[in-house]
Amino acid sequence: KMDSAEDKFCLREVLVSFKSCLLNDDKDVLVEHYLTGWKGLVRFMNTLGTVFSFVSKDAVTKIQIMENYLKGDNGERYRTLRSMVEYELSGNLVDLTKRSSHPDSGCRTLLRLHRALRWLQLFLEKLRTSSEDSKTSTLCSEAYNDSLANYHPWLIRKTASVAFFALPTRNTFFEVMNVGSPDVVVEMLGEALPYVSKVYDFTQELYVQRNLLDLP
Ligand code: 1Q0
Repeated sequence: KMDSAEDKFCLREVLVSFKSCLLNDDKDVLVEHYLTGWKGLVRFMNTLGTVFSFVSKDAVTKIQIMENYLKGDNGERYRTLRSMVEYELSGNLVDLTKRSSHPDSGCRTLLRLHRALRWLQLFLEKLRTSSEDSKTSTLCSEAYNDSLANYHPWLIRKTASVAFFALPTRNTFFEVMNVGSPDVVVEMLGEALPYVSKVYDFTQELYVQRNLLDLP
């Protein structure tokens, strides 16, 4: 019963990355583990089919940008979100009003992932509390409209809403998560989602404090 859950991809491990990226009593976030979580989510998304590859492509690009900073000469400054924000702002490395000399700053790149994390949080919470006959396309588009859609132009919103109809059923979703029976999935989500929320809330607070929520 437990055999395949070990080597095959499991959503629990992905969500655990979001637990392990919390530092200092939830007052900072380790970038490396944050990106590990995202890479797991992308892997999951790729199992949903090619319709979603336009979504995962952009996420992959942004993960790559962040990994390059981590691997670069100033990698140590990018170890945590707090130190990244401090470093980039004090060095004038962030385009604040218009993309120009620093179009791919860590701060603006991470903001895109942060907004997407809000979608994920809402979607998984809806899945967790949904009834068996709920339509995933509805849950997904509600979550999207309450989060990411507010930052996307019409064409992307349109494309996304079409793609949502290609989503598998709630039961298939739960199977792909590879966690166990629906009951176990619901329980796992209940345990893991608070960590996603903590990561989201910390980042949000940090970006509010430094007035970074509207970076171009
Ligand atoms: C599972 C279904 C996935 C549905 C994802 C909803 C979002 C769809 C729309 C996204 C379109 C992205 C195209 C590119 C957008 C960029 O313009 C935008 C802004 O960046 P920039 O550089 O132009 O300023 N980029 C973003 O907004 C970042 C978007 C990243 C999308 C990441 C989507 C979230 C992935 C989640 C993993 C799915 C795992 C599901 C787990 C559920 C388990 C059952």
